[in-house]
Amino acid sequence: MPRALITGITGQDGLYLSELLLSKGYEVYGLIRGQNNPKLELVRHTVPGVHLVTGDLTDMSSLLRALNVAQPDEVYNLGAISFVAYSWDNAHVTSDVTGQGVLNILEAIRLYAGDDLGKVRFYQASSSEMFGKVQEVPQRESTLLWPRSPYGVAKVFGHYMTINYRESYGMHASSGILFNHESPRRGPEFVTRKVTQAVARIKLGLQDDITMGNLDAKRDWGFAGDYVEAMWRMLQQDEADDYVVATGETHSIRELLDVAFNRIGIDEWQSYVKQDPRFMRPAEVELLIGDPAKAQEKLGWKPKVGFEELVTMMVDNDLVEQRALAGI
Ligand code: NDP
Ligand code: GDR
Repeated sequence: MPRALITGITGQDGLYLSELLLSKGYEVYGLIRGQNNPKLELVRHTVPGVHLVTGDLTDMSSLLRALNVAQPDEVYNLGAISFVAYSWDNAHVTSDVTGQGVLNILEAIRLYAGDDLGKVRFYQASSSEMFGKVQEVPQRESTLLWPRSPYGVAKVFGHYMTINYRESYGMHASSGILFNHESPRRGPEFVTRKVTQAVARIKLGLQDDITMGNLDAKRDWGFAGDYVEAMWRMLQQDEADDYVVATGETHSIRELLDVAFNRIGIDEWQSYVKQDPRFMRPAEVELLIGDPAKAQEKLGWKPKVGFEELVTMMVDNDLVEQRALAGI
């Protein structure tokens, strides 16, 4: 039975990846941080088959201990401070967790595996945020990186450290440059879930409007359930490599609002949406659109869920969830 260790088990991707690996017969270990993590019950409830081991990406000895407990064939490093807007006000800790944390786990794997480095395969959760300021569209593996946030800079560090461990030590270390992916499990701080939750609450009479930032930014949004499949496929290849994972389509925040409001029968959403500078970013990533050709060709990976289906799924889920929370 193959064994996997996942950091970021409490996050959106950690849950989907756990479900996928459990369904494939893996023994799954999840790294959980803190002495009383509020998401512990969510993990236990959603993926009861996962074994939990405590640790933190900023504490290398805790990672070494987790590796010794899990004895993994595959390590998926999904843990990060992942909210871009937060990273400007918390740049040092973002750098420590999202950047330096990658080095900590790579180094812990090297210490754990010793002379037998080939026994552990490694996945790094790189990001389209690394592309930042538009240099080329669509963005592909060879596109120049120009990160526009402390988060993006930290991800670039982790990305190149992963490549460096592959090239220096021959580690089977792959990096997935994933474009935005969403789901009903997406954190409410991210724009898709913020919109779908608000739209559901407006429909139910629990909220009057929503306050947003930049409506002109464009993102290549896919479904998280599809994207974790690409992570797994990367680690099944003979050779480690880097792959863009995206849909190849882009949509603006305005189009997101169109689809979400349309689902509750509102065509003209303008009177429900306010804008506030507090949700604007010091530097914006204006346009993301990925070219997933390499992932399609080498991994045989293709997204299954399209943009409208994704947003509709999220609004429908939030209607059920908000009804239950409000007891209506
Ligand atoms: P989430 O924000 O949902 O989850 C982040 C996870 O990281 C949580 O489990 C969190 O744990 C954990 N974490 C935070 N700090 C630490 C720490 N110090 N030590 C160990 N774990 C920590 O992110 P997603 O699931 O959406 O994304 C997964 C990964 O993929 C992240 O690295 C993200 O940056 C990257 N990514 C995501 C994309 C997306 O669109 N979703 C696109 C491209 C890359 P806790 O609950 O304890 O806070
Ligand atoms: P992003 O996702 O920064 O792309 O990072 P987010 O959903 O936060 O923002 C997407 C775009 O929407 C604009 N926007 C708003 N964003 C938020 N959160 N709230 C608002 O009110 C709002 N109004 C407009 C933003 O300016 C931005 O242009 C996500 C994260 O999952 C990262 O971890 C991951 O690496 C990248 O996707 C790929």
